[in-house]
Amino acid sequence: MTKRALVLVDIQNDFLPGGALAVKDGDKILPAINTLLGKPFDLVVATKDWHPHNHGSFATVHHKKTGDIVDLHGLPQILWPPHCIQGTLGSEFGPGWDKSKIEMVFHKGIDKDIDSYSTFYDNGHRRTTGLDDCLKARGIKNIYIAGLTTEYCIKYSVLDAIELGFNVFVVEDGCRGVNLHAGDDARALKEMRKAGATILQSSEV
Ligand code: VGL
Ligand code: ZN
Repeated sequence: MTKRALVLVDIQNDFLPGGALAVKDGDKILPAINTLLGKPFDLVVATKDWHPHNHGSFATVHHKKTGDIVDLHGLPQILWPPHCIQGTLGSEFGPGWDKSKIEMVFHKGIDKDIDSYSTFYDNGHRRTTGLDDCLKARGIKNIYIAGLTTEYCIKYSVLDAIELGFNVFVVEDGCRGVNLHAGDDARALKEMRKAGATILQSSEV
């Protein structure tokens, strides 16, 4: 049987309702997440957005507004409210889902000078998080991915995973977008499908 992993992305308090970078209906993914966690996987991993307090993606650091774009050491960077600061309550996994099957947690966005939407590499593809090696060492070929947010961490993780040679399944009801611009989430799903990802529902996994 083809080995499969479940990758749960950034289900953290700051991305959930009431959080610093709350995703509308972010908590509506939780039934799908729990459905997925009730299915058999060879490996379950999770990621955390894990920023230092002065991270270069924070609008406050640049005295600018959320959604503004700056040049961060040579890369265009969308600015966000401070979120997922290492060790704060906002950076913890949110309530309402079962963490007991998570074998490993990968942290990203730890370097203040570069952001990391993908769970595989930073945005400049300079440094790996170690997830690729971990999945390959375990013989994983198929990746099922869900979490927050559709058009940033999910999308860039999916595009990297396809490039790294995995078969990628995006669990649509387990994802939500921030939609800085209306329709960003739908466009991201289209882009992922075009790149070769399969979009499906948690009930179909
Ligand atoms: C994310 C914006 C900023 C994400 C992380 O997890 O999609 N989005 N940092
Ligand atoms: Zn972030």
